[in-house]
Amino acid sequence: MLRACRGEPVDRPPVWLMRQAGRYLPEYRAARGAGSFLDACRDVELAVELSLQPLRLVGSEAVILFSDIFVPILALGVGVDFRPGPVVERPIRTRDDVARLAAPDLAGSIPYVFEILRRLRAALEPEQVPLLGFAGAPFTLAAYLVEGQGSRHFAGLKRLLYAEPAVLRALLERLTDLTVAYLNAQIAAGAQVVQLFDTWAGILPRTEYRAWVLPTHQAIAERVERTRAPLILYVNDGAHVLDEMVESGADVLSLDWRVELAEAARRAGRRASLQGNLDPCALAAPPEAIAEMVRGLARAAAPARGHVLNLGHGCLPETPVAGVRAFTGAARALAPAGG
Ligand code: 1CP
Repeated sequence: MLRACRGEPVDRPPVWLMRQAGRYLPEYRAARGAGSFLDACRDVELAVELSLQPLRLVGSEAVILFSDIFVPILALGVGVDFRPGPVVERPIRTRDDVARLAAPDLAGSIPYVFEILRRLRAALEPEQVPLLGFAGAPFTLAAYLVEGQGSRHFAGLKRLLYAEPAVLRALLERLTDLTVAYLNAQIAAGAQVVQLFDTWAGILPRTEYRAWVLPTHQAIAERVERTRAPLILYVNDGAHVLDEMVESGADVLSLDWRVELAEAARRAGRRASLQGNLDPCALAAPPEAIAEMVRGLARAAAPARGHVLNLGHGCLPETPVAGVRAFTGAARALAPAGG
């Protein structure tokens, strides 16, 4: 995994899945019980167990911290609830709202995240399984903070962008600083790779993406300790901003299924490795069809600097566990590169 991220030679692409820990697994539902999602994120032993489940249950080759992109937002003093997606108590829409955000004390307000990472790293070290940390990207966090919750068009966010750009600028600056501090703290606690999720950046036209999103990615790529932990950048629905993703400086570009890996490999060249990009819904296919799709992805990405097999977005609650197993099984059965 680490070699693939850095573009060093590997036998075959490693495999893991976004949202691999979670609602499609009966074992997750059993372990979670009736407690709230945030309580599960704060419960160190439970979060460690939930993070490790996909390793044994579905054959993933990397572990991602069980948490949510909204956990560091708590350190800004913002009230957040999950129903099941994040809902913000008091949306951030004015200059005063931004000014009122607390100066984050990550170790003091969300110490459990770093304790979970330290325990995971200790558990995974003997087996040499890589540990991923993650953060939501500033634009995606801003999308929920302004809107108050998920949305189809994020019209409130876009209104701010076009009508009151200084407010959004100030908010993105605060969130960029938070994200850099948060990812570096995760690396210090044992994360060996970090992934930045920009789930909603693809809603912008290319010109606005260049103006509003690319600078946040570049600042993060510059200030995160990438020599200690390579940075993966995920943008959903970002086929129109692939060149901007390459310009971000991230080590790995995580692509959704709308992008052709062969084309992405040409555009990224030696500047970045690729991650992805099976449509999560394709995991409903019969195992042999999944295996054929995995071989197709590996072939298409073979000219890339490096390739990490993954989905184009996270597992869905209705994703069949058998499909996930077929996916990891087919990846593990790939012939060595050049063989
Ligand atoms: O009720 C439950 O069990 C809670 C469901 C759940 C889970 C399992 C949420 C609420 N978050 C998570 C875990 C989670 N979320 C992880 C952990 C580990 C893993 O990947 O296995 C990660 C990396 C995330 C990231 C996340 N949360 C993103 C970015 C990636 C993506 O999938 O687009 C986003 C946008 C969120 C917000 C969020 N949190 C939870 C939900 C249901 C949502 C989506 C809401 C929406 O679509 O608006």
